[in-house]
Formats: sequence, structure tokens, C-alpha cells
Amino acid sequence: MTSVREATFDLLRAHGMTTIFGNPGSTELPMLADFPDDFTYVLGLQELVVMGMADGFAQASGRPTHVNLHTAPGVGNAVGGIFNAQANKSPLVITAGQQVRPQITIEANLTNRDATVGPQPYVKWSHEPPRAQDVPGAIARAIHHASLPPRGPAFVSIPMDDWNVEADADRSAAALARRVTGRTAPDEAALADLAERLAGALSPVLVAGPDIDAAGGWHAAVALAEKQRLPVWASPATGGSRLGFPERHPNFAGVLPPAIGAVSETLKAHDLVVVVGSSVFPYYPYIPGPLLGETTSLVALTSDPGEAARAPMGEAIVGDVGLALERLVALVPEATRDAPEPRPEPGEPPAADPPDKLSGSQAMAALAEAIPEGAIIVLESPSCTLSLRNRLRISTPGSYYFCASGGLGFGIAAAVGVQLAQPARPVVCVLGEGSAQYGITALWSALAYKAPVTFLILRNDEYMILKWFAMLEQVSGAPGLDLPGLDVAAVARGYGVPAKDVSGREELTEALRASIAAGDGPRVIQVPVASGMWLE
Ligand SMILES: Cc1ncc(C[n+]2csc(CCOP(=O)(O)OP(=O)(O)O)c2C)c(N)n1
Repeated sequence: MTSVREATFDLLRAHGMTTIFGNPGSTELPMLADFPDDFTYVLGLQELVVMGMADGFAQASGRPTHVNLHTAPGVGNAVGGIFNAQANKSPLVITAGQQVRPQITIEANLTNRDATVGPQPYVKWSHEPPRAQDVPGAIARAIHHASLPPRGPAFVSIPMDDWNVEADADRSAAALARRVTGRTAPDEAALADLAERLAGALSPVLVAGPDIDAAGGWHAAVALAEKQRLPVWASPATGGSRLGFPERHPNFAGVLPPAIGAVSETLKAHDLVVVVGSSVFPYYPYIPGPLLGETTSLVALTSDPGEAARAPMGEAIVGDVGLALERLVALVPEATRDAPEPRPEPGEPPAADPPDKLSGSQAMAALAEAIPEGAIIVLESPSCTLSLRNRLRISTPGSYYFCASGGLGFGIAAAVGVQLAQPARPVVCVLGEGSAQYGITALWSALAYKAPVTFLILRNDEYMILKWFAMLEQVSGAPGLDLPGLDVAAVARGYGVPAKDVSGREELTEALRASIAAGDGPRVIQVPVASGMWLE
């Protein structure tokens, strides 16, 4: 007899999903019994970091990834991470344990009441199979939901007495054999019209978003910008989970500001804005203004019908952004307009005043000096986000991950997942000491699974970005914005992770170089930085 558990592992194996991220409880043990040798279980010590590790792994591998959570309290802890994974368009297949079927109606201990409601509305599909024999088919369906555009998490709740039931051989075999693809080409006539409008525009501009990277459209985006001589802005950093365009390219103009008024102001000199692979736009904070300049029109190319529908202005063409870009490159003529002026190189970083600590910009300059070609950055440092983008000018695909929802607790965990998916590439995770706390337990997983991530902690003793928001929102006297005495290096040592405190710029550069070169396990480098928002 084949059990539901065996049929499910066969299904996961057939989809190459042999790495499971989880935190187990009594309701998951029947699934984990006789765990197959060809599978790897990556233990996270709290469900938010389980989600973050799987999110990083899914994005950096490009594959659907299985997360196994404990029943209601585990799912509850994970909800912030599910929200993040949805914003990051991460294809996660989340399963959670549930009471045995005979005890759900009487609500025995650990019953996940209304199990499918908990993760809503942050999953694409939420289900508890009506029969044990439906478990493999339900997981297959979750894999397809998670993988189809827009990618995102799907959820299946599984009663713990289902795993040893005899599988329905026919249904399991049929589910295992199915393949579903969703790479759809956009409407040819709409693309041809856009190509014509691009060629005829006086001053068109491209806005490159994260889905270009996820869709493998990076080279086509470069080809389009070069052929049409387009200046290229990155979509606002707030929603920029990945980079859609090389930031050292001469056509690259910078990162769009995230507020309504500032976006339209920045783009107002252009008569045509083509947004690719981004929502229009991940606005935050609210700074009112016109959505676009009076003479500007906008066309968005997106694989996400939701993004197309909810944009407040402009037109949208739905389809795979990689295919759309390749087709547009073929359709547009070589432009004769002047190529855009390249951005100046970043200058000397501004110092702090008084200069008793490094400024965030100086810390980012040290990182830019130390970072080798091909390294991957995972970023969760709100006051240094723009400085990092400006100084590192990352120019290879798949080299930058940031949480598009703004939910903290992604950074450390995602860096571990990214490193496990990309073992040959150095990973550096840049964190504010406040952000680091939400996912701090992932340091244990980094060590346990020998993920040689360099964690750079920028210690400014505060929630700097919230002080900046307080200024913007004209809020004074808010409590809870200072973090005195928070020593992440000491906490890291408690998890067994080697940690070093540094202070000067050269010392920081050297420590980063040494840690990246060592490559034998995670290391933490902590540097005090002065208070401030570091933009350059
Ligand atoms: C889960 C979650 N809780 C709270 C917040 C609100 N929040 C946004 S930024 C921030 C502070 C980050 O502090 P730190 O990492 O030290 O960076 P800094 O702003 O000092 O650069 C907080 C608490 C959030 N974004 N996500």
C-alpha cells in the first residue's frame, strides 16, 4: 500500500521540492515520520523566520518551495511572513498540521479553527482537503497556484491522521503527472502599438521593476533601453524586492521616489513612461500631487492582472514581462534621439557631524569597496537603503533581495534561504539593529546549515526611519523610537555565530573582506553609525 505521506513525498520529489523549511510540532510529526534521505529539512526556530528563509530560497532558486508550519499558533506567527511573501511574489507552498479529523468538530486542543481563514487574504488559495486521499492533489494544486503568475503563497491545512491513510493511487498518480505553465505572451497588437508610440515619443522613459529579474528579462530590458536610448529609473525602493536593470549602466537614472507627487514631478519631462514589472506604484508615504504630469502618458507591462487593474492611472498590458520585453526589442526601431547622460560616479561619502561615528554613507562606501563581483545583497536597513543602492550600483541579475511589503523580519532569514539556494555566491545581509531583532533566531539556522552569510549590523541605537516619518507626519513626543544598548554582536555569539565589533571605515572594509573570503559559516560584523537618513 502507498500511504498519503509516501504519495505526497513522491509529488514533492517530482517537482524538485526536496528542501522543506519548517518548525515542527506534534501535529506535523506524522508527516515527518521516516523522513526520506533525499529530502532536507531546514529548521527555523520561529515561524516568521521559517517563512523568510523559504521566501529567500524560492526567489533565489526560482522554484516553488515547501514550508511546513505548526497548526494555528504556528500559522499565526507566520502571517507577517506570508504577507511579505505575497508582496515579494514568492512561490511558497505552505502546509500546516491540524488536529485529527475525529477531534476537529469538538475543538480538541490545537484544533486550527476555520483553518483556511487564518492566512487570508495573503494567500492565493487556502484549503483543507475533505478527505485524506485528497492531500496529494491539494498540494499539487497549491504548487500550481503558487507558481502561476502572479507567484505567491498558497496554503493547505492537513489533519495529522491523514498521513498514514492509504492513498488513492489513481488520483495521486494523475496529480503527480500534471504540469501547469503560465508564461503567457502579451497581446501582440497592444505591444505593436506601444512599440510605435515609443518610436514616436519625444522623450520616453523606462521604469524597471522587480519582476523583470524574476522573469529573466534583465538582458531584454537592457537591449530595449539601448535600442530606444531610454533613460531608466528603478521603481520606488519601497516595493523593489529585486532589481530590474543594472544600476551601473549609463542609461540608469536612479531610484524613483515613492510618493505620488514626487513620482509625477520626477517623470513630468517625459511624454511616455513605460513601467515594466512593477506595480504603479508602491507609493509610501502619502505626499499628494498629480498622478502624472499633464503631458505624460503611462503604459505598464505586468504579469499580474491585479497590478494592471488597480493602477490609478495609465494603460496596462498583461503578460510575461520577459516575453513582452523581448518582443518589444524586436518591434522597435533603433532610435536616433540622444542617449541619456550617464549619472556621475558616487562621490566621497558625507561624514557624520560630529564625526565620532561612521555615517551610513561611509559604511556603505566601505561595503562597496569590499564586495566582490557576483555577490548577493539582502537588505533590511531602512536608513541606508538608498545609500546602498547608490554606492553599490548592483549590476548583475539575481543579486539583490529586499522585502517589498516593508514587513521586518525578512532580512536575516531570507539571506539564509538565498545562500542555501545559491551556495557558490557570497551573500551579504545589511541590517539595522532594530530590523535584525524580528528575525534574529535565523542566525541559529545560518550556523546549523553552514550558510556563510556575512551579516553587517548598522548600529545607530534607534529606529531612525520612524524618527524621519515622525518629522514628516508632524508627530512629536512619540515613545518607543530609541534602542539604547542593543548589542547584536553579543546576541549572535549566544547563537554560536562569530561576531566582530568594528568602528573605522578601513577596519570595516577589512572585516567585510575577511568575512566574505572566509566563506566557512555565518559571521556578524557590527559597526556603530551616526543618526541620520543616508541617501547618497
Ligand atoms: C513587522 C514590522 N513591525 C514594525 C515595523 C515598523 N518599522 C519600520 S522601520 C522600523 C525601524 C527599523 O529600525 P532599524 O532596523 O534599526 O533601522 P534604522 O531605521 O535605524 O535604519 C520599524 C519598527 C515594520 N516595518 N515591520
